[in-house]
Amino acid sequence: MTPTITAFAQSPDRGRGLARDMRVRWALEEVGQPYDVRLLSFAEMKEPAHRALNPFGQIPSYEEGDLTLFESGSIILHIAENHAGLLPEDANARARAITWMFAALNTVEPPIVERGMTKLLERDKPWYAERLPVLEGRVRDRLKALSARLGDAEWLDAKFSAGDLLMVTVLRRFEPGAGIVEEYPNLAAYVARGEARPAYKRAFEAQLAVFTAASKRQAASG
Ligand code: GTB
Repeated sequence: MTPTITAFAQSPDRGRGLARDMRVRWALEEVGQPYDVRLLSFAEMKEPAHRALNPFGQIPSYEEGDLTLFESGSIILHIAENHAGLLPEDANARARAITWMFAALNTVEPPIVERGMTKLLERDKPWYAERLPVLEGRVRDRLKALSARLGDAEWLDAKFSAGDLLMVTVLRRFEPGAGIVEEYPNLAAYVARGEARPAYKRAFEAQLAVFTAASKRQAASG
């Protein structure tokens, strides 16, 4: 059965692949599973019909037969558990890959998102100039530790896994020119390796095509 995911009809990331449908698209491309996409406006995301799929009124959601999921991490775990290619067969290696999925979402992503939200929403606040370096310090603590663990390895645990897929998408959350990941050359190279994967490129092009088409429609309508 072809799953359906939801995504922004017009993503605020302007097609840079930063919204969380990108990671789900990438996972589906890695395992070779075709998928449909239902595009939603911000208003549609908050309507009861979508909240029945995602109680928080957010994207992405995932529908497959009578199964409905939300939370990108859970969706990717489901995909990885039901297709070969994103989790190792060996039980211990599989548990370690799942650990990296949690590390990406629970340990590395929160400080990166908090910094991003502060830059977006608190720039005009009196505390901004003092708060930003504190948040950037927390981000660097995580990236330094991740960089030390990755060392000169290609992926976090021997073979590319759903843990790497999530970690790469998390490390891509910085705005253009932030330069923080680049302070850790092995992490920058790790992100580039992820972005070079054919499945990543297909997912990126698919989400970019949505944004480009929406922008053209908007320009044509005036
Ligand atoms: N924990 C959830 C998950 O992993 O699925 C978080 C889902 C989430 O944050 N969804 C966001 C959303 O629906 C889109 S991805 N937001 C609308 C709302 O809450 O009303 C987050 C996102 C948004 C925008 C950018 N950007 O512009 O660069 C990047 C990432």
